[in-house]
Amino acid sequence: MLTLIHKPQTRSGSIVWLLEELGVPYETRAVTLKAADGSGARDPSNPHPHGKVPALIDDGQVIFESGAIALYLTDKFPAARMGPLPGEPKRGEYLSWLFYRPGVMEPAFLERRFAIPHVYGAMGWGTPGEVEQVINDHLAKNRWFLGEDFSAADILVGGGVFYMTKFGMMTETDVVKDYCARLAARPAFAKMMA
Ligand SMILES: N[C@@H](CCC(=O)N[C@@H](CS)C(=O)NCC(=O)O)C(=O)O
Repeated sequence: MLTLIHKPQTRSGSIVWLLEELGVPYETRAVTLKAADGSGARDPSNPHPHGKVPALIDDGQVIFESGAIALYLTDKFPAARMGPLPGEPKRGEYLSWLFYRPGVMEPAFLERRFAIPHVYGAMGWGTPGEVEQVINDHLAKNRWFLGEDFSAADILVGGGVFYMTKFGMMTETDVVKDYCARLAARPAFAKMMA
């Protein structure tokens, strides 16, 4: 049985969404977290090395980092076709977008949210404006991040688009609005929200 270390309305929601899309059995184990305002506390039972969520336990192995968990699950459960496997078309594109969420998109929009100056040549991600442009250009030409097929890239990057527009970190263009409506129409998204 897969065990997801989880707290509702956090990044671990993306993994709930993915597990629902995959249609595999899992259980969630709720943990407490230390919040940005200093309230709450790290849960000593949480196996994540930083006491964060998500973490996934599978057969005694602890997997952490949302991108790694998503890739682990889509490789392990290929029947649901939630991500191209090694050797299949679009595998490289898939990996690129999975890594884009934590490596580029999140740091860029957190820069904007906390008014952190962008230092060209030093930071390993684009400015918030550049990231917004890349995502909008891509979605203007593609129904989903990999084209016609929905994948876990839409859960990681798409879930980020959904959240960041809702909380004012990303501009809600028509392209983004339409894409978010497509995401919200997925039954597994509704289950995650519930
Ligand atoms: N890079 C990590 C980020 C995980 C993360 O920061 N999760 C937040 C919840 S949204 C958390 O656990 N915060 C509590 C803390 O920082 O101690 C991932 O993508 O999995």
